[in-house]
Amino acid sequence: MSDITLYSWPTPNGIKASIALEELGLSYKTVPMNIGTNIQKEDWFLKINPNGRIPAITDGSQRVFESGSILLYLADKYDADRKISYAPGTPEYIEQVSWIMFQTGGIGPMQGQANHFRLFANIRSDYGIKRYIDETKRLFSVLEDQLKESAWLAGDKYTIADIANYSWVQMAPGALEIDLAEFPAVQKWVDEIKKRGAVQKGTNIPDSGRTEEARLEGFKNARAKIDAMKNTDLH
Ligand SMILES: N[C@@H](CCC(=O)N[C@@H](CS)C(=O)NCC(=O)O)C(=O)O
Repeated sequence: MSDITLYSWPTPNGIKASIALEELGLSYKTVPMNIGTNIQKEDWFLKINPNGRIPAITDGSQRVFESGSILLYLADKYDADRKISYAPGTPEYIEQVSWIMFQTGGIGPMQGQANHFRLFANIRSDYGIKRYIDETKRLFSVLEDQLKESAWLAGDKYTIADIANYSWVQMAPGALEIDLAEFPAVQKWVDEIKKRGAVQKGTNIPDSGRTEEARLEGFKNARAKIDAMKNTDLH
């Protein structure tokens, strides 16, 4: 029996938690955390996630913060049937953890910086844009090499390792104009994951009130705003 509350917003880190909760068919309450309002920095929430970011969950008196930890916690506690994870102690478990760490330590921070410079900064830095988009693409090429050999990142089934990486990769075409045709095995894997009911549902939890079209339009406008600025890199 679970007593889970999810504190989240439909961002690439947020949807990792909601997709996993949906895949496991768990019941949970959701507290919408519109990060645009900075609610994630309020004192009450810092007691749940001292890092002041989403997602976080509580399960009874247990708090869990950091999206990678949430995936591992949910798998450990609620995936006895190993629907989306491998059992601790197996070689596949270690592989699964490695790909989760690859995402939380690599794709997340690098693609996050690419998003910052390409969409949200109040200066235009062509250096920052190129550096982080190039690094994001390099990391995608690491996924490509793995997915050319195997349909899923860890072992022979869809797991929380795929959920972690998918949640970021799926955003790259719309936000950064990264063409996944450059990474055909990644594209095929994204298309396959996107078909899953739990992924479609989890991607929109909580409901931000914005349609996919509005989100894409928002990215386009944000890029245009940066493009209209003068490059501020030092020479
Ligand atoms: N390492 C953290 C990163 C969490 C994170 O950066 N979340 C973003 C949304 S994707 C956030 O809360 N941003 C708001 C802020 O930085 O205040 C994780 O994997 O959970």
